[in-house]
Amino acid sequence: MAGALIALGGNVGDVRATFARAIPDLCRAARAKLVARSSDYLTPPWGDLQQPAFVNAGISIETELDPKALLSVLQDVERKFGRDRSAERRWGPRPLDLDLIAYDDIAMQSPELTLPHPRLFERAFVLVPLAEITPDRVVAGRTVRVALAKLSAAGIERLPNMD
Ligand code: A4P
Ligand code: MG
Repeated sequence: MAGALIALGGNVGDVRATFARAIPDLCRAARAKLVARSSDYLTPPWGDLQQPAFVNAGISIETELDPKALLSVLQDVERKFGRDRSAERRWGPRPLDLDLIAYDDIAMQSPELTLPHPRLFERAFVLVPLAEITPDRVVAGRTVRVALAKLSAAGIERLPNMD
């Protein structure tokens, strides 16, 4: 079994409801065990500022799929929840974005998959949720906690649980 960190994001539709359905879906499809799930966070848009706020969250799973097979499951789940890459602009609005942040300690670079995720250390919207569930996990030589301490988390708001 390998340990993977996945970042969830979205800013179109009822994103929290989408997360609630997408997480069990992806665990089933990846034959994965959900180890931890962060709270949902409301986050100011990053990259392209002309769009609504996002909801972001992070999960930690254990899976038997290899990294590329896991990425392919993530993309299937994105599509199932209405994501259409051909109709999107880079860093623009989307119902569901699933990024593979880390997979064990694997470092790799290929056209379809880079691990750890190349923009991880620039993004408080990824690190804040992961710091809630796995602050001491080392990714690319730093703990999630230390990586987050270098960024501003201004405007990021933890949302109350839905249940
Ligand atoms: N790819 C390579 N490595 C990976 C990986 N580790 N995980 C490839 C996932 N995908 C990976 O992805 C483009 C390609 O990256 C894929 O085909 C895959 O093979 P994409 O999701 O279509 O690209 P993108 O979303 O336009 O770009 P990127 O850099 O992944 O950005 P994001 O983070 O997905 O951008 N602001 C806030 N507050 N919260 C957000 O969640 N999200 C975005 C979207 C912009 N601003 C945001 C948020
Ligand atoms: Mg993405």
